[in-house]
Amino acid sequence: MGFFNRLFGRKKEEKKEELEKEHIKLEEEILDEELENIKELEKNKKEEDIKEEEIAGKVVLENEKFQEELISEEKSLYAEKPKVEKKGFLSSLKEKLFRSREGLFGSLKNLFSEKSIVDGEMYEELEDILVQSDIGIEMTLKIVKDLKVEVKNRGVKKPEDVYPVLKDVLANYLIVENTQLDVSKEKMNVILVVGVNGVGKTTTIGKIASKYVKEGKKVVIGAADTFRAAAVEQLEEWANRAGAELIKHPEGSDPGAVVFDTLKAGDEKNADIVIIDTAGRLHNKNNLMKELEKLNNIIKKKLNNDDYESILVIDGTTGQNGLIQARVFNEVTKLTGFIVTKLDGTAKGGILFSISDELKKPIKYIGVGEGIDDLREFNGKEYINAIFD
Ligand SMILES: Nc1nc2c(ncn2[C@@H]2O[C@H](COP(=O)(O)OP(=O)(O)OP(=O)(O)O)[C@@H](O)[C@H]2O)c(=O)[nH]1
Ligand SMILES: [Mg+2]
Repeated sequence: MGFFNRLFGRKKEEKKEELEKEHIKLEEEILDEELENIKELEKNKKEEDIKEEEIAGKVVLENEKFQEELISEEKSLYAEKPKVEKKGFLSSLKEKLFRSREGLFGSLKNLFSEKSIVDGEMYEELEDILVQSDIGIEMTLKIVKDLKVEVKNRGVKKPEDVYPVLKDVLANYLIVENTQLDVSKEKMNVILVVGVNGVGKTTTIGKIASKYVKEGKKVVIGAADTFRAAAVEQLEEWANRAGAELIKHPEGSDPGAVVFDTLKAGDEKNADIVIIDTAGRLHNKNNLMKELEKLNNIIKKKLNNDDYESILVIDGTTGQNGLIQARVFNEVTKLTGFIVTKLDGTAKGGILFSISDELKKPIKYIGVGEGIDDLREFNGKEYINAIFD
C-alpha cells in the first residue's frame, strides 16, 4: 500500500509541475499577445497622430489662406468704396424704392409700351393704375386732365411718348417750395413731431437727430410721449445711437411739463436743435386739438414766437387713410410740413401726390427703411426719377 501511495504521490507532484509549466507558458503567450497588441496600438496611434498633424497643418494653411482672402476682399471693398459712393443719392433711392418702381408705377411703363394708339381706353386704364397707386380719385382725374392738355400741346402721338409727359405732370404736383426743415436759427431750432400711433415718429426723430449730430450740431430730444414706459425707452435708445441728449419724465407724466423742461434744457445747454416726440394715441379730434394746443402754447411762450417746425409723420403704406390723417391734423394744429415714412415697404406711394397737392405743404423727408440712415431729404424730381426710371 505504502509503495502505491508513494507512486501515486510522485505522479501527482509531476502532474502538478506539468500543469504549472503549462500555465506559465500560457501566461507568457498571453503576455506576448498583449505586447503585440500594445505595439500595434502604438503604431496605429502614431499614424493617427501624423494624420491629425497633417490635417491640422492643412487647417492652419487653409485658415491662413482664408484670412488672406478675407484681407484681400476687405482691401478690394475699401478700394471699391469710392465707386459705391459715386452711385449717389439717386441710385440708392432707386434701390430703396424698388417696390414702388416695380409695383404699380412699373405697370404704367407697361401700359404705354403695350398700347398702339393714344385713345380714351388708354386714359381709362391709366386712371385705374393711378387710383390703385393710392393717388386718390380726385387727384387722378386732375392728373389725367393735365396730361391730356400736355399731350395735345406737345403734339405727342405715340403712347410710348406719353410716358415722359406723365412724369413731368406728376412732378409738378410734388414741387412745393421750402422742402428743407428750417434749422437756420443760431440756437433752439424746435421741431415738434406729431402723428397717429405707429407711423414712425420715434424712429424718424432718431434718424433726424443722427443726421444733425453728424453735422456737428447739438441736439436735445424731449420724450413727450408719456403714455407708456416703452415709448421713452425706445426714444432713449435712438437718442443714444444718434448721440443726442434726452429729456424724460416718468411714464404717465404731463407731456406739457416734458416739453417745458426740454426747452429749458435746450436753452441752458445751448442746443442747436430741439426735437419733441409726442404720443399718437389721442382718441378724438377734441382731445388731439387740446393736447397739441397746449404743447404749441408752451413752445410759443418759450420762443416768444411761432417760428418752429411742426411736422406730421404719415405712414406711406396706409394709402388714402394717410390723407385723412393729414386733413385732421391740419385742421387742429398748425403744420409746417410732412414726413412720409415706410416708402421702402410699399408698391404704391401715391399718397405723396395727394398730400402735396391738397395741403400745399412740403414733404420734408421720406423714410425708406428702419435703419438710422434710412431718411432722405425729399425732392419731387428725384423721387419721380427713382420710381419711374
Ligand atoms: N420699413 C420701414 N419701417 C419704418 C420706417 N419708419 C419707421 N418704421 C417702423 O415702424 C414701426 C413704428 O415706428 P415708431 O417710430 O415706433 O412709430 P411711432 O409713430 O413713434 O409709434 P407710437 O410711439 O406708437 O405712436 C417700427 O417698427 C419702425 O421700425 C421706414 O421708413 N421704413
Ligand atoms: Mg413713438
